[in-house]
Amino acid sequence: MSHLSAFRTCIAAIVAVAVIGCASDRPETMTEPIGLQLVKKEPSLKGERFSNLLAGEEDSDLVFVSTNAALPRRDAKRAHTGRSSIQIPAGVGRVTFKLSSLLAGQSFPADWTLVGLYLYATRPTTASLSYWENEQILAAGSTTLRANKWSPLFVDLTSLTQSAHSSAAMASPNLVLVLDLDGPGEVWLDDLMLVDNTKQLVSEKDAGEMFDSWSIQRKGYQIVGDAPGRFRFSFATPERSDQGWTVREANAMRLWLTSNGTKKNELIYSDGRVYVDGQYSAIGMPAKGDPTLAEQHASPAELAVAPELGRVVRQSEGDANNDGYNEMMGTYELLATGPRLEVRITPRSSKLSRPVFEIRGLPPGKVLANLEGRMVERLVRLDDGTLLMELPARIERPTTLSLRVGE
Ligand SMILES: [Ca+2]
Ligand SMILES: [Ca+2]
Repeated sequence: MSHLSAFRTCIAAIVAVAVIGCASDRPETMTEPIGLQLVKKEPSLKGERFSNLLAGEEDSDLVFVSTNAALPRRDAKRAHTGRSSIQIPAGVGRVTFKLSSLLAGQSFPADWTLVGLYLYATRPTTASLSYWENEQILAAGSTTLRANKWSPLFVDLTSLTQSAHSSAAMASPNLVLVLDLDGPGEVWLDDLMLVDNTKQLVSEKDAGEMFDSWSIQRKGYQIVGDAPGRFRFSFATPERSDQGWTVREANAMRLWLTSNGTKKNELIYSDGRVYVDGQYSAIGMPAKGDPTLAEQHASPAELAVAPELGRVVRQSEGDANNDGYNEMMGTYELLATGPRLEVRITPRSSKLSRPVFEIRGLPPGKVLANLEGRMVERLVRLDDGTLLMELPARIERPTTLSLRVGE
């Protein structure tokens, strides 16, 4: 490797925000900085800010690691990224990392949402990682390592950043990470790092003047929502809990979450109406002040669509009784066969209050919709072209909704 190319590698490493050493005299052809290798290996890091504190590339890395039994050593046999990792001999139950020293004066937790590392075991092993300050445990996470595979194990720091600890500008000198291992064999670890995985899913400005304002963020292993002055919520993600939730859709109108846990499906609308596995409730205003929302969920309207323009969809997943009203989503389901649709809405035993429609099959373009002369303004187009539409009024008698896609 020439000095020039080594210099370039160094620059690239800095650009990639990877905090790694820049030794210019390594004999190996380390063509890619570890920061880039990490993003290739762990695509979820793409677009996220991270800082690698311990890459397992130098014998001096071992200074930051201690165990309750045999000594760790650097091992070139395996690497998550780079040339080597740190091998923990069989029989070691606890590995301690001097986090304060690794941080070398950086503020912490600052904006970091996760701290953790990658682990490799040859036999299934239970691994727990905990974060300690002054001998007090502040955050923890655990996983079961599958054999012969690198697995991430990270601790969510967001509860710390929300507490008084966020004001600490400098890292305390007494921060440690403790890795507890319960398994029959050796374990390798690599790439101990800080990550800021904060992602704005919906911002208050997305609401415009049309929708009830809210914001939704993924932060650490939580989905956090805030409708200022009206309601807040947070959900664990699957990384934190086997009951955790995955975002299927997030926009100014609603958040759709699914889970493999006991509860499977949750829709939260920005006006405070909520549907959990088809059961309606209200978590905030204005929905809390509107009893019709519960009544119409129990007794939805009858719909009729001019057959040359489309049809009511009665077989959507979540429509409990195939009447075109999907209890799981809280929406009426329609399919358009062209750019126009006319829907006759006939309330049954309940009046309707701001009913929501999901309309598939419309061509791309601007949607103009009106309810007997009144403009429908609460519209969202999803990436797959589906139109979400909330009607602006109470409907007490048969009423016609007309819409078309214009230029
Ligand atoms: Ca490494
Ligand atoms: Ca139904």
